[in-house]
Amino acid sequence: MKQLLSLLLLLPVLLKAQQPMLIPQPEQMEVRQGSFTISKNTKIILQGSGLEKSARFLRDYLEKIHGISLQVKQGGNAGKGNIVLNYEKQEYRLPGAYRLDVSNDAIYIAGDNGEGCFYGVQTLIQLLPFRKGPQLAVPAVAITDKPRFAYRGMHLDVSRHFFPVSFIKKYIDFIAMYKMNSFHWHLTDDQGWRIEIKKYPRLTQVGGYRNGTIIGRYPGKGNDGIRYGGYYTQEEIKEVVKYAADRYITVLPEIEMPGHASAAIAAYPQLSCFPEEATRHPSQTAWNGDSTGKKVQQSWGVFPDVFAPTEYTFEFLQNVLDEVIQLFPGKYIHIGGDECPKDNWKRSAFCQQLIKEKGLKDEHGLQSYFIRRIEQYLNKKGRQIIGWDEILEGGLAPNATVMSWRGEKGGIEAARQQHQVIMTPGGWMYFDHTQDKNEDSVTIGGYTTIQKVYSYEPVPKELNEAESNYILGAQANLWTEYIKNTAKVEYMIFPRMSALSEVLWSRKEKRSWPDFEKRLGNEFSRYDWLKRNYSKAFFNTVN
Ligand code: TNX
Repeated sequence: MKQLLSLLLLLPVLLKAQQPMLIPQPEQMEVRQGSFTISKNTKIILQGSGLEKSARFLRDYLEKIHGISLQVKQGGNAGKGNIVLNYEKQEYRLPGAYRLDVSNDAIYIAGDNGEGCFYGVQTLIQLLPFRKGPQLAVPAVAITDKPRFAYRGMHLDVSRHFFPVSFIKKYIDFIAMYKMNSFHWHLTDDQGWRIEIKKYPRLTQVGGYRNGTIIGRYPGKGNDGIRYGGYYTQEEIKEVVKYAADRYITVLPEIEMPGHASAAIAAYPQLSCFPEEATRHPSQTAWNGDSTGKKVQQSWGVFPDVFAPTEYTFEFLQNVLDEVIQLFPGKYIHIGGDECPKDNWKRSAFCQQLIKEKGLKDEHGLQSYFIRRIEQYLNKKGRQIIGWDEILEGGLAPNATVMSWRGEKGGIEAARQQHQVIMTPGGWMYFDHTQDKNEDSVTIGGYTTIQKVYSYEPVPKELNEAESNYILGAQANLWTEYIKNTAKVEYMIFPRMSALSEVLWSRKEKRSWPDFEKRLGNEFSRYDWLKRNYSKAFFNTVN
């Protein structure tokens, strides 16, 4: 009898559903008794227009990953046994708020807008068991949720190594499933020009290929002499932009200028201050013993042959940007601006004359003149520029947004000048760093654990409240000098991206490493289930 009594007392504890393991952590979650079972008879019902993207994503995901095909129905009576997508106004400053209600009878997802509904779907997906149908039990919960930051980004460098469209789409899915909303596509650099520009076919024909599969640091270490390259056609780019838009993700294209321009210069040498000179690496020794012509770089580093600030170059860049604008509908175009050595501008009579003519202080003033001209051009076309924090030097272009990568200093300064900022400081947000101390792999720049990523706070303490409003959010960057294939890309971003998603989405007070750590084990099981490659460094470094 006594035993029975204690068992009865224990019953609520035993029955109490386990806390679902969600990443990023939602604003509020109430775990209830019971569950809803998704089967092939379940319908996805849309009670409003503009919910198709969310419905399609859910239907396709259930079909592909869980082997259950559901019917999508527009309008009509929701009834029991269905997944209902709807709107419900929530007064919130950012798009993306939603409510998710799973009961024994139905699943109800109400977005503040279409985006909110999409994020509700992502949360529902995280509640699914890791197995195929025919019946999938979803634990009963009531969740309300909303994002903390407006800009939640992931970057990918496709110049140093090239990745096919099929993988770019996969990468976009990774972004979507962590409720992030920006894909920064680093399309041009010294080692390859990867975007088709109809007016300048040599950019991809010549600039898209280099003489060496692998990249080592200059001068030429690790070059295997095997032709390597690739590029995206405009048709493919449109396809990617649409794929992203269907997931409420904006693609931010980056066209590097005035530095990191070797590939463009190899295609059109007139873009250089010294068109006749061979491509040189920083020690001023001709590349690889080859002293003829301009070359797409076969090693990584910072190269002195940069765009000349001539009318020829401005016309070229404007024509390029005209085509870029046609392909990318987002508000922002990233124009690079980082790591532009001033050596060539210093020894060019033309540049020195221009500095005098325009009353500029020095070569930094010339860089600022360069960026301002491009900004003016893009502003006239209704677009805004984003640049790396070097665009602060010599004076910020009036409407520019700054990506702060050399620590937070540039971001703090830009916010104080009332410019918008995206934080991407190397010490926390560089996913090309190794995440395992014991790892035998070459990387640039060091060691950044998932704990460190999780600890990142995008709003610096130094800023007051008004200044803090200029911090749009943050982004992790994946530079690919040493990342040759897609498996390695996944390995570098997982699981660190899960930590980033919580930094960007969840309220600051909601963030707790011990709690996150508990959810991480489940996340690893999810990666296994979804066949994603990920680093297990976490297990080696916690203790
Ligand atoms: C610096 S971050 C660069 C990239 C390199 C990266 C390697 C930035 C704006 N420029 O060109 O790939 O370091 O970590």
